[in-house]
Amino acid sequence: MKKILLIGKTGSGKTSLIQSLQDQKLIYKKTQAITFSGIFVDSPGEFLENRRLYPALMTSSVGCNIVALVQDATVINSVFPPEFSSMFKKKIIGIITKVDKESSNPERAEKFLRRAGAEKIIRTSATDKTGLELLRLSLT
Ligand SMILES: Nc1nc2c(ncn2[C@@H]2O[C@H](COP(=O)(O)OP(=O)(O)O)[C@@H](O)[C@H]2O)c(=O)[nH]1
Ligand SMILES: [Mg+2]
Repeated sequence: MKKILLIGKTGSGKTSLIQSLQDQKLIYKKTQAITFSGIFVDSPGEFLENRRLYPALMTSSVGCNIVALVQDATVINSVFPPEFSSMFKKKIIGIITKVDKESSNPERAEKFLRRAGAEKIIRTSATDKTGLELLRLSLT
């Protein structure tokens, strides 16, 4: 079975997305460490926000087939540097979260993800389940 590592800023919606994909109730809980949940590997935002912790992300990607870069559609900036994807020798997809929110701007989020090196990009909402079927298909 394919395994997927999710990487994104703290609060970008990684854990909620995993819960929604697994039809679990959305319960907020700060992710403090690498967490395994079915086919998903959830990572703390700090691993991305602090460049000195990039090696932890690379280690976490071992055994994963896909690395998903997660960008919140409501956030006006991005912590992904250009070509961030190149440190992984993996399939890289982009996931835009919170598209249900009025303040969301998926086009802006898509630009950040393309710049970071994501090829396929999917717009999602953990709240109303937008894009989750499409996302599941890209994980097979
Ligand atoms: N409106 C909306 N809020 C979301 C969505 N996904 C996550 N959130 C909220 O964003 C906050 C951070 O979510 P969380 O999944 O913990 O982010 P993580 O730090 O990346 O794991 C929580 O308050 C969630 O309820 C979404 O699709 N829509
Ligand atoms: Mg989390």
